[in-house]
Amino acid sequence: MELIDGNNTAAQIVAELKAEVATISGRKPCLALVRVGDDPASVSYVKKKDQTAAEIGITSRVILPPVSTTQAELLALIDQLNADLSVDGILVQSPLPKHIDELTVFRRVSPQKDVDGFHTLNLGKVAQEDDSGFVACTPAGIMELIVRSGVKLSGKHVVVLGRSLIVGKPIALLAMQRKPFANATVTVCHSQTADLPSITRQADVLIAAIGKPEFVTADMVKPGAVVIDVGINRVPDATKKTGYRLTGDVHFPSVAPLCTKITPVPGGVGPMTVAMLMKNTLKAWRLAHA
Ligand code: L34
Repeated sequence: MELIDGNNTAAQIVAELKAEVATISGRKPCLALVRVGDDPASVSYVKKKDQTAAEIGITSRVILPPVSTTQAELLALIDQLNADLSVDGILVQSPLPKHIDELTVFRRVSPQKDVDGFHTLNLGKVAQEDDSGFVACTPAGIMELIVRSGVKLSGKHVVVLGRSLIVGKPIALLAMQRKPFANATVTVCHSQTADLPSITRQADVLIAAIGKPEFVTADMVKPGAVVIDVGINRVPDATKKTGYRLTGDVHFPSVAPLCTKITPVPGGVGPMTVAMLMKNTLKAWRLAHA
């Protein structure tokens, strides 16, 4: 069993981006990070995005509307950022408070600044295999991690657990693209799938993105499989200072010994999400300068 090191791979990408940004004379790429309210996980993720941007030389603008912000106010903020020529990329951190409709918000971001890749147009471009748009950061990070760790998908059976807009759907589309590093046969499973373990056991590459802590157990994995754990779950743990521990969607202790390769949590897909956001921001800057 080999660990796929997301921290290391993300650091490599960050170094590459830093070198690219260093060659830019004049206005540097600028990323607007919008976080509504104080969801504890969002606070930590947005902080990491802000810090990584600074490390690369990307300007970031963190905007923190209160949890009481109305949908109309948030849409007005996005309109303002869309129109702002000094802003290349816009990210609205999810989850949003319940009184705000996420899809409406995601669709309001200009497709040219949609570094999250959640806009209808950018998701559609993934389906059409048009690389001119933005791929959502977590699925993009998973593909990058797969490619850079030497896992070949072509002809393999990739099973995706989860059908979310943010991970499940786009990663399924990416893995089946007609590209040398993709070309997989893809099955998508979800909460209504009958006899799920019989399907996951067929996976050469299993991508777990269902948001249920330690859901994938040894009986669900074929020996020799590659397992990508996308889950980032905070589970109460009284022995920790923070009061919680992080765990993935995979029961790591029992599954890891079966695998050829597996991503850990933390230190797997999470850091790649942040790295790909930075890559998308540089792409948005290039679009604005084309
Ligand atoms: N709009 N909302 C929008 N875009 C996104 O791409 C995200 N996501 C997900 C949640 N909401 C979003 C993120 O940024 C998940 N996510 C994210 C980002 C970073 C990390 C995990 C998830 C990460 O860096 N994880 C570290 C551990 C961090 C910790 O200690 O809490 C890791 O090693 O996995």
